[in-house]
Formats: sequence, structure tokens, C-alpha cells
Amino acid sequence: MKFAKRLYPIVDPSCFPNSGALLLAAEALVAAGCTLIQYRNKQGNARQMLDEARELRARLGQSVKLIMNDRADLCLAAGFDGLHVGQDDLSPEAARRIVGTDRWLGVSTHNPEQLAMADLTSADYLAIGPVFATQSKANPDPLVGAAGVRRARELTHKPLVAIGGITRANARSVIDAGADAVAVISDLLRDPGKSAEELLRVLG
Ligand code: TZP
Ligand code: MG
Repeated sequence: MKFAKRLYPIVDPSCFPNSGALLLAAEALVAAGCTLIQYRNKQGNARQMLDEARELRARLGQSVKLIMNDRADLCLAAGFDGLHVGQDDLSPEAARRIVGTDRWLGVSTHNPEQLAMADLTSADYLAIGPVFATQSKANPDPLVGAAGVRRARELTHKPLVAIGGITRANARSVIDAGADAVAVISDLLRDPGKSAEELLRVLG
């Protein structure tokens, strides 16, 4: 696989006043040119998550790749295109058995050891972070900085996503350090369409 665009937006209901606002933001991201969106919900129950995920799919159509965070069951139930797992979720191989080979599987890592281990799995892409300070994750791992992205790039040939504190101001430096794409939550919250256009522009 290859990322069509260098921006990987994540929408998280904890950042929006209600479901309608999240759906509008996702539509604005797509209108701005985003072709891949992750749905990340750390608080909702399974029923709420599935309802919202199905609504995202219905509103955005099939041309956008939708990635479910954490939950293989909801990935399948909502008809999503991929699953993203972290170090405390299903292992990459357990997740792969559920989602199959046609869906994308991404794996989060936070240091060179985890990155090297994940590189040995069937993951389609790897994530490294947090690169910079972030308010969007509870109990974040230590920051890896641009140097951590550079080290990760040396350790894998898989597509590499950098995450954590990435903004219009620093996104280019993260790509220059070797990331193929940047995953962003907070720098897309204010005026998502315009923010995404600007990010896409600086990412080139
Ligand atoms: N994993 C590492 S940092 C992070 C996640 C999910 C949050 C990224 O959000 P933001 O607001 O772009 O820093
Ligand atoms: Mg997870």
C-alpha cells in the first residue's frame, strides 16, 4: 500500500460537541482533499461507536478510506477499510486474522524496539509517536522528536506515519525526517476544511 496523500486526519468525538459536528468536520476534510480518515473513540460504548462509524461511512461514501481505531469488530461491522491497533490492543497477527488481507492494518509504536517488532508483522503501515507534545492522548509515551522519526525510518521499509503534536508549523520537518504521512487531531479542529487545505499544501 501507499498513502495517496501525506495527511492522515483522525476524528475523535471527545473533540467535538456532538456527533453532527464530527460528521460535518469529516465532510469538510474530504472536501478539502483528504482521502483517508481514522475514527478514534476512547469513550463511547460499542453501540454508539458503531452508529457513528456507520454514519461516517454513509455520509462520506466509498471513495474515502476509513480506518477504525482499536476495534476489529467495529471495523468489520461498519464496513471500514482498515484497522489501527496499538501496543495494548489485539496483536497485529490476531487483528489480521479478523480483518483479512484486503483491509489495511496499521500498528502504533513508541520506540525503536516496538517499531522493529512491528516491522516483522503483516502490518501495512507503522506509526511512530508521540513526536511532539500532545493534549489529545491520555498517558502519552515519551516524546520521540524528529530524531525518533528518523530512527524509525531507518528501521522499516513500510509506510511510516508520524503522530503527536503535528501542526502546520512543524509537519514539513516530520516529512523531511522520513515520515510518509502525518496523523493529526488538534490542528484540524478549528475550521477543519481550511486547516486540512493548509496542511496538505505544506506537506506537498
Ligand atoms: N497517539 C500518539 S499522539 C496521539 C495519538 C493518538 C494524539 C495525536 O493528536 P494531536 O492532537 O495531533 O497531537
Ligand atoms: Mg489503540
